[in-house]
Amino acid sequence: MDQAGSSRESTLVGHLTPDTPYIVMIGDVGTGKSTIVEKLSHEVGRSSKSDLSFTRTSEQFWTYDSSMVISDTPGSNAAQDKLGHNIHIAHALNFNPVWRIMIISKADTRMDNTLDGIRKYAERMLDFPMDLMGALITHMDTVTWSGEDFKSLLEKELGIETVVFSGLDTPREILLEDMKEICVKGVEITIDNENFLKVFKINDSRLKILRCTNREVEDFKKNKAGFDKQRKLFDKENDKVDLIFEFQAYMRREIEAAQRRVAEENDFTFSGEEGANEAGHIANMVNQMRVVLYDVRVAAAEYQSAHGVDQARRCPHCDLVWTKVEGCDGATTCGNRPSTSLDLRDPSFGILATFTFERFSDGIFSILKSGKRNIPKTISTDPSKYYGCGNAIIWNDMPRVELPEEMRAAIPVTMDDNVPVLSDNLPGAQRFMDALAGLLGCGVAIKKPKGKKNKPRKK
Ligand SMILES: Nc1nc2c(ncn2[C@@H]2O[C@H](COP(=O)(O)OP(=O)(O)OP(=O)(O)O)[C@@H](O)[C@H]2O)c(=O)[nH]1
Ligand SMILES: [Mg+2]
Repeated sequence: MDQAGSSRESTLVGHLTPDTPYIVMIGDVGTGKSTIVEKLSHEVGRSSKSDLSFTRTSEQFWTYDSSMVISDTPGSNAAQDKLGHNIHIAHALNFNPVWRIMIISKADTRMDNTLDGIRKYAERMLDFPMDLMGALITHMDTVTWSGEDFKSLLEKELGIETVVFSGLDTPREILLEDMKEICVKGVEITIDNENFLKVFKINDSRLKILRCTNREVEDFKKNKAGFDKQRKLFDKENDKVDLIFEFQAYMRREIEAAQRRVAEENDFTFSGEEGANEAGHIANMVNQMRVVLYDVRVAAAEYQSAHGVDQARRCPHCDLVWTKVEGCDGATTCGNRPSTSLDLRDPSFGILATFTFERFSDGIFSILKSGKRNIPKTISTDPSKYYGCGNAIIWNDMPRVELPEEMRAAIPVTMDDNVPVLSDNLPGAQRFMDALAGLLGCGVAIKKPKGKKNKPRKK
C-alpha cells in the first residue's frame, strides 16, 4: 500500500464548525469536479485536460462568498493507485458532517450513460441516508437533452430527486445558488476499514480474476433461484419461515466459502503491490452477492411481518422506515423492538426446523429437512443488534411512506448486513485490514459496533 494517508491534512483556512454546510463531490476521473470547485471558490489551476487522473488528493475550499465548504476529490475509478485515490475520498467524507454528497456525472449523448455514472456510486452508498445523495451533471453544453428530461429519469430509476446541472457557460452565481438550495442538514459519516470496501471499488479489470469472481456470483444467484423454486414445495407455514432464515445463514457461509475459493485459485496474499487489488476483487464479488442476499432478507422480513400491518412511517431523524407491529400511537424511540419474537408462529413456539441446502454440479439445488433445534422464545435484548438511531419519535407525527407490498415488513431491511467483505479467515486479510485502518486514520483495525448507523446531526 502507498502512503495515501500522508497528505490528508486539509489546507482549509478559516473558521469551520460542524454547522458549516459541507458538500463532497465524488465521481469518475475527468467528469469536471475540479472545474466546479474552481467556479465556486477562489481557486485556479485545479482542472485539467490531462488524459490521466489529475486531482490526486482531496482538498476543501470555502465558496467565494464564504457561505459553505466544498471538497474536491480524486476520481474514484483512476487506473493507477485506486486505493490511494479512494482513501482520499474517504478522508473527505470523514472530514466534517456532510450536507450533501454530490455524485458528478458527465452529460453524454445517451442519457443512460449519464445515469450509469450516478448509479454505480449511489448503489454503493445505500447505507447513507437517501436525502444525502445528489447528482451533479456537468458538460450540459455538449448535449441536446434537457435537465427536466434527465431529472425525471433519475427520479424514476434511482429515486434521487436532487440534481444540479452545469455547463462551461453556467454562471458561478447560478451554480452557487443551486448548491445552496440543496443543502439540508449535516450527517456524520464514518468510513473505516469495516465499510471502506463496501463503499469503494478498488479492483482492476483483470479478466482471469473477473471470470473467476463472476462465476462465483452466478453460482450464488443460481442458489437463490433454486431456493425460490424449491421452497414453494414446502406447504407448512412454520417450515416456510424457518427455511428462509436458515437459507440466509447458508448463503452467508457460501459467501465466505467463495472468498476462500477465489483467494486460493488466484494465489491472493493481500500483501505487496497487488494486495489492495486482490482485496478489491474479493470485495467486488461479495458486494454483488450482498445484493442477492438483500432479496433473501426482504423475503425474511416479509415473513416476520405481523398480520394487519398496513402502514409504514419514516423516522424523521435517521430516515429508517418502520412499521408498527404493537403498542400505542404515541412516543417511543427509533429502534424500540417488539417485546416478543413476531413472526407467523405462535409466540410460544420454540422449535426451529433444520434444513440442509446443497447445489449439485449439474446445477440442481436441493433442500432437505434434516431435524429440529430449539430457539430462544424472545428476541435478543442486545442493543447492538438493533437498527434505529435511538432518537425520540412519535408514531402519529412520523411521515407516512408508501411501500410496495413486498416491502411491508416488521423489521427494516437495509444493506447493513454485517457480511464481512473480506473475511478474517483468509490468510493475510487481517494484515491488510490493519494497514487499511492505518491509511484511513483509524489507527487500529476498529470494529464498528453492529447496527451503528451514521447518525444525522440536528440542525
Ligand atoms: N465542455 C465542457 N467541458 C468541461 C465541463 N466541465 C469540465 N470540463 C472540462 O473537462 C476536463 C476535465 O475537467 P476537470 O475539472 O479537471 O475534471 P475532474 O473531474 O476534476 O478530473 P480528475 O481530477 O482527473 O478526476 C477539463 O478540460 C475541463 O475544462 C463542462 O461542463 N463542459
Ligand atoms: Mg480534479
